[in-house]
Amino acid sequence: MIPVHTYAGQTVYILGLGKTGLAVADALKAGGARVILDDDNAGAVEAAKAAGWETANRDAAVWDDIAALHISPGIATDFPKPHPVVKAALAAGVPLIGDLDLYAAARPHDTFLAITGTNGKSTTTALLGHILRECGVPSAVAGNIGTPVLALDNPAEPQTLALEVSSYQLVLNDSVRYHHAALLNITPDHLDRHGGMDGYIAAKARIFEEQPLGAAAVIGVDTPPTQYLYEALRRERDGGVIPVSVLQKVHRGVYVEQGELIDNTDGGAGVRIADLRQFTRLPGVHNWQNIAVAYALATAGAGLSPQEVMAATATFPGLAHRQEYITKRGDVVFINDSKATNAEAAERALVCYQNIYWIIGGKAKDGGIDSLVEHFPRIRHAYGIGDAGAAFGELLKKHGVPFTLSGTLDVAVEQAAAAAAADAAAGEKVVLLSPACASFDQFANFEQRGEQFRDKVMGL
Ligand code: UMA
Repeated sequence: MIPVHTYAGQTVYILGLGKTGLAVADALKAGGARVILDDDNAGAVEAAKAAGWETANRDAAVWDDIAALHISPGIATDFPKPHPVVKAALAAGVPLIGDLDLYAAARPHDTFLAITGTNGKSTTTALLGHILRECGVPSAVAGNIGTPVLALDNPAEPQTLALEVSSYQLVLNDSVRYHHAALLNITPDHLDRHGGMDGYIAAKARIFEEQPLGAAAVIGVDTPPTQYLYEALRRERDGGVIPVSVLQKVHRGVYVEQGELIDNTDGGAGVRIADLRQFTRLPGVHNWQNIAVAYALATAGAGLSPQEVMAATATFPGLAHRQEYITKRGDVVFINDSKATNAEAAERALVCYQNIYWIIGGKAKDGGIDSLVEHFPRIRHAYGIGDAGAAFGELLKKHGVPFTLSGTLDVAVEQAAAAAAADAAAGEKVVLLSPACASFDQFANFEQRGEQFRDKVMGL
C-alpha cells in the first residue's frame, strides 16, 4: 500500500467502498488523514463499520470539516445525473479527487505509461507490464485492469507504471499528467455516463492533455474519432505523435501489413520488426493492434529496443478469460473467452479460428448474435447454455449449423470435447467458450464462468 500524506491532519470523505475506495481509505489513513466512509449500499457501510472505519452521515453540516471528497470511478459526477453527495460537496466548495490524483502526488518521480481505448486496453496494459518486467524495468501494472494504484507496493526507488485508465478515471483525475500515453480506439460505450458520444470522445482525449515535453502520444487511427484526434494532435505538436494501424500504412508510425509489424517512426521506408502470427497467445487482428500499441509505448516511451520488446512479447502468456489458451489434447485446442459478453467481442474470437465447437449463451444482450451470421461457416457444432441458449439455437439451425441445447456449461464442455475429439476432419479443432452473453443467469460474473470452463476442461 502507498501512504498518501497530502491530507495529513485533515478529513477526507470517501464515497464508494469497492476496491478503489477501500485502497484510498487505507492510503490516506496511513498518511495521517482522518477518513469517513460512505456508500449507497448499506451492506458496504455496515462492513466498513465492522472493520473499524468511521462512517459518514449525509447531513449538510458534515462538509464544514471536509478537505476533499474522494469518489470511485463508478460514481457519476455529471451524467446521467450527479450523485447527490457529489452535488452537496461541490455546493459546499469541497473539491473532488480520484485515486490517480493521490498516487501522482504521493510518488511524483514515477513514470506513467497510460493506456485507454474502448477495446483492448486490459490486454495492452498487461502486455506492456510484462514487457517492462521482462526487460528489467522497475515497474508495476495497475488501474482499471483491476488493481487500484494505491494498493500497489511502495518501493523506495521510482518506478514505471503500465496503467490502464478508463474514461471515468480520465474525467475524474484531473491533476494527473500522463508521461507517455496511448489511445487504442473509440467506439460507442458508457455513453450514459458521458452525456453522449462527444462527451465520451472528450473524456478519452484527456489522456493526451498537458503531457510533458518529449511525451509519446500513441494513437490507433483505425476508428474515425481517433483518426480525427490524431490529425488534431499532429498539427499541435512538434513530434512524439505516433499513429498505429492494422488496416493501412501510416506515416511516421507503427503498422501491421499482412501480419508483419512495421516501424517507420523515423520517417524511413519502414523496418520489419516481427511476424505477429507467431504470437499464438495473442491471436487475431485486434491483438495485433494491442501488440503494436504496446510496442510503440515500450520503444518510444520506455526507451526499450525493438528486439527486447519482441523477445518479451513472445513469452506473454495472455490474459485470463480473453481468448485464453487452456490446453491442447490431440488436435483439439480449448480456448476460454468468457470475457466475450456481447456479439462484437465474440466476433473477435470467431474470426481467429476454423473448425469451432462453440459454447454460446447466457443472458443475451440487445441484438443477440444476429451480427455473427457471416462467421457461421466456421462453426462445426454449437452448444447452447443459459437463458439465451435455445433462441440462439433456432438462429444457428436456420443457417445450417448443427446445434445441441446443453443447458449448463459443464454438459456443454463434455459434449463439445467429445465431438471435437471424434471429428476426423483434417487440422486443428477448437472448443471455444465465447458466449456473446452476460453470465448473470448462471454465474456471479464472467470470471467465475471462465474458471468453471478451465476447471472442467482440465478435469476431463
Ligand atoms: N457506488 C455507490 N454509488 C454509486 C456507484 C457505486 O455507492 O452511484 C459504490 C458501490 O456500491 C460499490 C462501490 O461504489 O461499493 C464500487 O465502486 P466502483 O464501481 O468504482 O468499483 P471499484 O471496485 O472501485 O472498481 C473500480 C473500477 N470500476 C468501475 O470503473 C465501474 C474497476 O473497473 C477497476 O478495476 C477498479 O476500480 C480498480 O481501478 C472495472 C470496470 O468495469 C473493471 N471498469 C469500466 C470498464 O472497464 O468498462 C470503466
